[in-house]
This record gives sequence, structure tokens and C-alpha cells, in this order.
Amino acid sequence: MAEDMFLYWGSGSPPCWRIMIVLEEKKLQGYKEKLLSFEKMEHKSEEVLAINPRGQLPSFRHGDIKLNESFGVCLYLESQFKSQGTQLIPDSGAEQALVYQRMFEVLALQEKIMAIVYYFWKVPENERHDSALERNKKALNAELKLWEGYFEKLPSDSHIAGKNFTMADVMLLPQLACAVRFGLSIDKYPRLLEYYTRVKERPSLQASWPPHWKEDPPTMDLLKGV
Ligand SMILES: N[C@@H](CCC(=O)N[C@@H](CS)C(=O)NCC(=O)O)C(=O)O
Repeated sequence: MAEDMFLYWGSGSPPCWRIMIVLEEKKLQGYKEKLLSFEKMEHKSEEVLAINPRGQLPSFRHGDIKLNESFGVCLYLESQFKSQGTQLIPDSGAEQALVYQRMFEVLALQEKIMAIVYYFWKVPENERHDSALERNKKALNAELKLWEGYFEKLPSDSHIAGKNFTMADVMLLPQLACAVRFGLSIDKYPRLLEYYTRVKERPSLQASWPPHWKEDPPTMDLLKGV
């Protein structure tokens, strides 16, 4: 079972982290894995390209089955190991719809975080315009307020799609952790802060926490003031 699985991953990559959380939740800890370095361009190696022609991480294999989209891998694992470990997609139609809705909405949050991060990483300092940055920060602030609003409608100690930890949390937590790592003052969003502080202690999150984050404290303030 898990011994037939192989994951190529990079530390700090939310897409890789999603899969690792699911593997933990589904009690598939015996999987084989290889940590690759983005700095050394190891994600463009032949062994990765054989699974993922885009040369990106995660790249995943289960026996002869190759899968490299993180949402695809997570849904595949839940479907193949439905009755093992935590049930991450509920059976009831209404609950399932909300989990799918929130899962894919995380992509909007990811896009708004990365718009700011890539602005700093890719636009040379002398070509940066405060107005573009302010626009992106406003968009992220509005997005975070939306998520804060979702939690305000839920009882305290909820997860993002209700009482239980689901696939929607698998997607949301790494994205929030990434934003915090990039300098987001999450305490401006009290319900998100409460959720993040509580759920990041879950064993599946702690077991898969990016190793280089554990060693190096956050130093970036790219999302300061959002
Ligand atoms: N849609 C893909 C995105 C994967 C992705 O963007 N991976 C990044 C790391 S977070 C990567 O490998 N970047 C290197 C590159 O694109 O060359 C997924 O969700 O699995």
C-alpha cells in the first residue's frame, strides 16, 4: 500500500504539503519520499520530468499510477482509502458541496498571496510602483476578510467547513502558514488567528511541517501591513 507510493517534494511548498497532510491523515506514513532542492533546480531532474513534464513539485507515484497535481493526488488518496484514517470528504451532499467549495476557494487566496510575493521576487526594485503593490495588498486584505467572515458564522473551535477537519482544511492551513511565513500579521484577523493557532498543532500538520521552517525563524515581511 503506502510502500508503493513515492512523493517527490520541496520544503515549504503548499502543494507538496497538502499531500503530506493527507498521507498522514489517511495513515499512509510508510510512503517513500525524496526531498528535492528548488535552489539546486532538482525539480527539473529527469526523475521528476518522468512523472511531471512541467518539472514541478509535488510529483507522485502509486505503483504504476502517476499523478502530479496536488488537488488530484489528495482526492485520489481520499477516494482510494476512504475508510482508512480521517474521512476528509463527507458523504452528505450539503456538507460535501461546502468542502469542495472551500477547497477550491483556497486557490483564490493562494493567487492573491503569490501576486505580492512574486512582485517582490520578480519585479526589479527600480521598476516597482507603490500603487501596484497597494492594489495587491488591498485585494489580499479583502480576501482574508472573506475567510474571517466564514469563521464568524461558525461556532468557535470549528474547522473551515464545519465541525470536522476536512479536505478544505488540508488546503487552507498550508496557505495560511505560508502567508504567516511571508510576514502576514494574522492577529489582524482574530478568528483566522484562533483557527490557525489551534489547527496547526494537529499531528498531521506537525509531522509534515516544512523542515527548513523549523530550523530558520521567519525573516520576511513581504505581506506586512495587509
Ligand atoms: N498546480 C500544481 C502547482 C505545483 C507548483 O506550482 N509547484 C511549485 C512549487 S510550490 C514548483 O514546482 N515550482 C517550480 C517551477 O514551476 O519550476 C499543484 O497544485 O500541484
